[in-house]
Amino acid sequence: MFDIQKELQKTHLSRPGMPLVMGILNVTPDSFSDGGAFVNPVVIEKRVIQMIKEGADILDIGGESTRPGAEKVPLQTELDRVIPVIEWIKARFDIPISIDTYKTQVMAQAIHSGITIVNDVNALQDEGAVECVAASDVSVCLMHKKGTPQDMQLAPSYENVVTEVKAFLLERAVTCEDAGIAKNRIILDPGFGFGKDLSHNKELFICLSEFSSLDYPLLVGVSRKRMIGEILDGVSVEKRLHGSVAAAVLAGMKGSSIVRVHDVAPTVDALKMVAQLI
Ligand code: 7PJ
Repeated sequence: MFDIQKELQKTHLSRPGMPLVMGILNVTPDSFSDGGAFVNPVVIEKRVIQMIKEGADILDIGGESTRPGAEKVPLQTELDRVIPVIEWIKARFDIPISIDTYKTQVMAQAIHSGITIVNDVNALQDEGAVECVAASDVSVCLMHKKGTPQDMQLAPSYENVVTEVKAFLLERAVTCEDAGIAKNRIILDPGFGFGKDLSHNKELFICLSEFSSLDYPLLVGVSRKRMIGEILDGVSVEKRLHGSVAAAVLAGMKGSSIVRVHDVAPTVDALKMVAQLI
């Protein structure tokens, strides 16, 4: 079983108090930030090796883009993209793998192939998803989103974004625990950019400690996201590295246990620096 506390202790040798780094591996031709770059198996394999060398603690594999406006991918296409990659990694490396999917059947096959974390932007609300994870020993990241990738950025509105997101996550956690998923297998994530505008994202980030003080590890994913572009006067995706690193470091300082990032080496360096100087 993935024991996040044990994994944190390992990284604490090199960066005490700082979060695990989850490297993003998009196996999609339409991912917003590296569109098309990682569909070729040779390119994917190189990218895996690079992220491991750079110090990634977890690899997060996704076969369907969930960025705003993204098209849904048929089940078989998603399976054909992600399962061979999981098997390739499992045969060669001893790194925890998470699968970024909301589809129960993808979860089931990925679990069968040996992944360690189900990372679900839909918080296990797909039919059978809770039962699927409960029947295994993998961990799960429950993320909040409002709406679907097709419509979520149209006009997101909340009375109190922090209260609403927190209530949703805690409700999903209780549902999972009631179904037999042990509490120490559950990770929570406010879901930056998923049905949230800049003011919502800022409010959630500013109040991040309220989430990390809940009784679950927290995952934060803001890498290269639109909110960084918006804060930095509209910079394009390729120019969001510095902003992404700053946000990842701050997420760690606010108690996040995992940061989900595209740029592993810069993030690991920054976390190591801060860990020694704080
Ligand atoms: C997230 C994710 C996130 C978790 C994506 C992107 C869009 N999973 N999958 N949290 N974002 N847990 O990387 O910009 O924020 S896909």
